[in-house]
Amino acid sequence: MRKAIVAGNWKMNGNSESINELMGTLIASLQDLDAVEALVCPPAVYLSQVKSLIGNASIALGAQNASQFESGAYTGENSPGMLTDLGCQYVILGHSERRAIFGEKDADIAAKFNAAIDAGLVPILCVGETLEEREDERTMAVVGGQLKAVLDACGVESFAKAVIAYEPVWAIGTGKTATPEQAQDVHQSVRAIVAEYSAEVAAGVRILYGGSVNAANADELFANPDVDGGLVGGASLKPNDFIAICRAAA
Ligand code: G2H
Repeated sequence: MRKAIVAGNWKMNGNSESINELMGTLIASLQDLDAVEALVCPPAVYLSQVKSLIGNASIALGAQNASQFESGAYTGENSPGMLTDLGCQYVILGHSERRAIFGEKDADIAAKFNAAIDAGLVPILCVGETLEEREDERTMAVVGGQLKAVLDACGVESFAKAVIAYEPVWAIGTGKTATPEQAQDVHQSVRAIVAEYSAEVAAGVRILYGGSVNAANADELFANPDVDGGLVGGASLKPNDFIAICRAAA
């Protein structure tokens, strides 16, 4: 039995005041939701603030990125050890915005994945195809390639301590969501790829769907057998929507 996760990826949004307000509502409304692991991923500069707002509430904390290095002359970077020091349990890695805007390659993402595992963080590895790749019927070649790059470099056992997020690039922030069938098809294929390495790890790994998840579509997406929750961007900044999405995963 895989426990669902709903992760809010706030991206580069918010300020101290809006975060106080958002977290106040989430903490008050999610305290009875034991069936789902609710997770928020604020910008790195607000991690400490969010950690202290969470206190003893059962909301997990994650970062949106991490360095592959432990420490040293890497201006502007945050190491996985620093993130655990601030109370993070999770880190999003390989988000399509990191790949497309900041030029992260599979090898960089694999190095970050290894460093995160070594520091005790749970990586949320994002994979996904562009619209052009889908239209060329290369969805699984692309998604499988992104996944195997990390499986081969880090070993399947590390996926016993990781989460995978399928995020079709054409559905991110566009309001276009994959249909439940499209999501299930890819999630099932992703699990099958992990099973080529280890059936046991494949059965246990949680695969989240991301890409314009909202309060109206979460139910039907999460009803799929291989969809174990969501990675939510825009809707995670709207407390009532995020709460409804968390409840849909229960
Ligand atoms: C995909 C997702 C969160 P949104 O980037 O990772 O964002 O829900 O806004 O499409």
